[in-house]
Amino acid sequence: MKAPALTGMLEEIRWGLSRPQKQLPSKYFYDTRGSELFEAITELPEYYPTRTETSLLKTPVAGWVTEMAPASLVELGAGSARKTRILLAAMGHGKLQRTDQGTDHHTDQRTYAPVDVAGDFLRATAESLRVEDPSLDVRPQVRDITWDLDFVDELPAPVLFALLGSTIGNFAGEAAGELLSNVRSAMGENDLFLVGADLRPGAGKSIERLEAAYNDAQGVTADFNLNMLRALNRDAGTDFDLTAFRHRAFYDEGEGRIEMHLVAEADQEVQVPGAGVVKIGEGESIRTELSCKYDRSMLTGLFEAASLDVVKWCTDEDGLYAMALVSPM
Ligand code: AVJ
Repeated sequence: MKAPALTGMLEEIRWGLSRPQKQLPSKYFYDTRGSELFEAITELPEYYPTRTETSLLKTPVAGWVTEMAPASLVELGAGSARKTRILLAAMGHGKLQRTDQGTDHHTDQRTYAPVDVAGDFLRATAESLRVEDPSLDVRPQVRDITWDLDFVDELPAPVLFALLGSTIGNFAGEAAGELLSNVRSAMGENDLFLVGADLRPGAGKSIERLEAAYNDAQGVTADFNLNMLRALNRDAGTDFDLTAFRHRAFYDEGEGRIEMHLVAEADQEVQVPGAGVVKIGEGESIRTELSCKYDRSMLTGLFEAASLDVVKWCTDEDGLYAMALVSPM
């Protein structure tokens, strides 16, 4: 984390730890080590979202993208950009086809603007993409995706926005609508927005399977969860005892969301710069993540409220995961 952000970070921590249900923002998972742990999560046998989304991206989403032939891709919360390569390849093909047909596309120049809060990780990803494809114009943007997306004005149009990996699930309550509206206001008339979302349990998806994705046998998710305390100790100057908390994750059926917590195994006293000592009782927990799950009508409603129309929709055959392509109304 950069120095100017420290005040904001401490304010968020103080506020979160003063709530009746203590909480910390999920974005603090993603320091370099946390980003690496998340990559490891995506490869776990229990964690189906990444695998399912990758398969949907290959078919049918790549076809949608080829049809659209975007000049730029803005990926919100890019991480390692592994799945991005599928989209970039589909963009390239679109361009060539159009040129062959004699339309006024004279270039297959593509621009890729990954946006992420994890700066070092983002820059490393950008660098490896540049090496892989020197013709790709890579413009990494280190920022919070809920803030300004003004840089989009500078990008060649049409622009494809992408919010993959069910990142939208981390935006609970009104925050999801605010995020979608924020993207909507950065969109031009001919731009499109691709959103991947993890679905609620249903006929082909049990609650057990959903919960197992957040309670893997190898304990990688537990390490990922605990790593947030390590990141805060280093970047915010707190002194959480990492050995005194254990990972807990469960599905709340009423709310339709996974909650992740760190449960104190004994009474804890934590120093929070500017807020003195914060007490956490034995058995008390800090909530570190909400991962909201959706169904089609909920998502359609969220999009409509942000003046976005669903133009394409698909799910895998078990109904684990969905992808929606939306356009400005
Ligand atoms: C990146 C927010 C979509 O909620 O599934 C994975 C993060 N947390 N395992 C998710 C996560 C625990 C992930 N998102």
